[in-house]
Amino acid sequence: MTEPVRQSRHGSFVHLRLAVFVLVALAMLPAVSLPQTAAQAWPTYRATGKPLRVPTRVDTLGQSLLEQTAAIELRRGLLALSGGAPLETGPNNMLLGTVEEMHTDHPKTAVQSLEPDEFLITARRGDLTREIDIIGGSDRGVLYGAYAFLRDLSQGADMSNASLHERPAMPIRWVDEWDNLDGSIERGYAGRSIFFDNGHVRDDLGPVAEYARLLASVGINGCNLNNVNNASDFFTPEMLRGIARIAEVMRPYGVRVGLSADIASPQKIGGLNTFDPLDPGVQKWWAAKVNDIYGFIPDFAGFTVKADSEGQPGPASFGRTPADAANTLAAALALHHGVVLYRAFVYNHHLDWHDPKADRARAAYDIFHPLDGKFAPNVIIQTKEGPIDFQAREPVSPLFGGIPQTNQAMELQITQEYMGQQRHLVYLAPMWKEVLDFDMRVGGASTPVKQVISGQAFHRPLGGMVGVACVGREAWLGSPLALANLYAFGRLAWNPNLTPEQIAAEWTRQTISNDSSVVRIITAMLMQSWPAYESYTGPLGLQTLTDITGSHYGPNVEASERNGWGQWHKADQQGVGFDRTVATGSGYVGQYQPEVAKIYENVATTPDNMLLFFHHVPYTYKLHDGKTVIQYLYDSHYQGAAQAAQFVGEWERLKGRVDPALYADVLPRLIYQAGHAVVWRDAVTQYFLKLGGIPDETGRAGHYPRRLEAEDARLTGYKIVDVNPWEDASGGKAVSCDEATCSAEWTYKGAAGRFNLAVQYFDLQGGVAKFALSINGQSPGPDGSWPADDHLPTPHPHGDNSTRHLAYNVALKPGDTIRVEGAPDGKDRASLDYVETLPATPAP
Ligand code: GCW
Repeated sequence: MTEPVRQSRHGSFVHLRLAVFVLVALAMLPAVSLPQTAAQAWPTYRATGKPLRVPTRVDTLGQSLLEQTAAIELRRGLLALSGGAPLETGPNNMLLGTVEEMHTDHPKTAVQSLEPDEFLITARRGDLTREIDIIGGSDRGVLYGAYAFLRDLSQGADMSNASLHERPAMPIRWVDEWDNLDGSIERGYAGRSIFFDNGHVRDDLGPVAEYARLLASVGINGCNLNNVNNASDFFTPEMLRGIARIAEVMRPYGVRVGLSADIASPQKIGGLNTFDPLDPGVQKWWAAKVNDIYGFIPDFAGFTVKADSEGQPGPASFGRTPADAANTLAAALALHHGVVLYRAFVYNHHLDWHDPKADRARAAYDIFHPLDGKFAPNVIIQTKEGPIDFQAREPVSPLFGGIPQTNQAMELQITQEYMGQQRHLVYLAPMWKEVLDFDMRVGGASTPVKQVISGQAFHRPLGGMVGVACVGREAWLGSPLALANLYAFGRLAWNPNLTPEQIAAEWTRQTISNDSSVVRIITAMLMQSWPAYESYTGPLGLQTLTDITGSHYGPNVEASERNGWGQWHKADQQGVGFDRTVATGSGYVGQYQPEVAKIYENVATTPDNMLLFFHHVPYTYKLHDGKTVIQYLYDSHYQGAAQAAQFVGEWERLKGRVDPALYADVLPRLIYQAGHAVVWRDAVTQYFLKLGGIPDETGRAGHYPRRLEAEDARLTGYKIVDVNPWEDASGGKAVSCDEATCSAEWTYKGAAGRFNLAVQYFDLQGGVAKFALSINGQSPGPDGSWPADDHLPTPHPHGDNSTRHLAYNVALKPGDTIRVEGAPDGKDRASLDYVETLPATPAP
């Protein structure tokens, strides 16, 4: 037996062999039997097919939990990347340890001091041996170093001479989950909770461990487990015991758990007759509750608070401020080194829409700016990136420049609430990056947001990024490409100087393929996806023109108007946009630092992409390139929808070059998105055409010459119905069936040729209606009949559920009878909007 030349104090071959055996056995399990795992996201560690050129024996200097995780992860990664070749047994090795352990074990080796999460990776070559050291400022740094090493290695990098030195830009790198006790998830689009079910913590926490692994691999160090709405039930002893189990499975990955705290808990569950944060009894209650929590979870991270917001109770009921409430919780947590993330998402949702000065965008700054300097040192104000609510585009919240004596974190949404709910491909890193790089110009000096939240700009000890993830049991985010957003969030929180392209390419290489042309295609798709979505939902700073009082998904241009929620775009017959200037509007612009305010105050210097957020202008107002606002609205919606259609073609180029299951999973999603982008395009353009009365100079908006409207068909059984909002149906009308079957028939009058026939129908809840298409009584082929079996929001015909079915390459000649038959099921009344002839393409 060859003795290892260097073996760590605690290294043991017996254990190593056992670990290798277990890992090989694990790697041989059939994929189908695996539950939801991290390997379904990016840590797939597929064999690169190349020699690894790094030692595969892994030794640790210490015994701590995180260092052992680092070693397990490295062995597992190395084994998988080498295609299952057994790990080496010596003499070369990878050596893992903290700076302190290095000093003790190798006093002659000079090691610089490192911050706890920082790591240093160096390669060393002796006469006969090779060694790669992964040294962390703490065992957490070791873990991050191991993941960084694997990240590069799995992308095919030559790590034989590795030299990496990194530390995270900001201390708080958390994800928030909005999970409810019953297992549902607010704004979650990936099935049910991995944490909770039916009022309890789940028995099987396997997916939670896998999630922690995913999070740790990109440096995320905290997870706030439950919804910020209605949080008090999580504080019962039974729940805390369960939360302690969750903490236990996340702990080996350095992910600490936090909980949302309902400010009214002392009253709701504590039996007190008040929850006034300045009441001594209330303060005592919180101190006791927090002690209780730490009894269960000694490394509990802290609380997230939503108060005085959207119906949640808060300190305002007692004339107290957010600082009073935050500091009461902070005092209880401080003893245990816990923190309070107090959300700046505090606003009145009963605003008076008649009042030109009323402006929801002002709320966070109006409330929190006067409190600057009044928060305890372990309070962090958590502010959404824009002043409204995760819209397709918003300016950066002025609060980032407005509370320099307060710790700040930026809240981003990974779950795509207003961004297509994971049904649309929208890679958010480019948007986040714009926000992170935005220069607030505090005191006239360079103050990019990333330096505010890292603590650097104002020398704050705490700060960071919080991503609302809302993962669920269905493939984490419900859609494979959406995982790029979770990955990107972690990477940007670690290093906000990375570019979105770099991150997209990294993610693709680890998740899908190292083939450079595949990486190029997917990176390009990801990079184009947010601009496309913005173009067909809400360009020029209009925000997402969605159903803001309902699903937040499909188009509903008027939903944001004439109600108290304050997401107004103020479109009228003459013009559109919200005057937020100091001179004539709500004064919101005045919340920015003077240099920034000067740009937004003046309509001429406001960037076009934010024009209507800051100014109300006539439809004929000319943008910087001379195009009118109304023509831009038309053009942008058509361009965005065309771009969405191109994603399908781009993906088709990957056939045979990516995992067939992934290919087959993503393709129908992109086809759906292309169809839904047309719904968006038509809704918004029809709406503004009718309201402003100014035609599209290219004649597209409101004119659909290749469409056969259901309301114009020869109908059997079908009845004509109004769709609400009207713009969500072509011509404002659809047909709906109250019989066993109904049909709509048209005589084709266009030119002879081959076409893709698009059948636009409403896939309604509460049943699976069936549709059949025929030409002269013949089905055009396998795509001639289909079930309406998707699960889309809104029970009545609406842009949320308007769906396109394509029958490919169908021959038509003048005089042919086109017929659609609908068979309702339950509440799904087989509602139909139109049939359209599109240029023919082969079936995908
Ligand atoms: O965007 C809105 C969401 C709510 C959410 C709220 C918030 C948790 O529609 O579902 O509530 O923001 O951020 O508190």
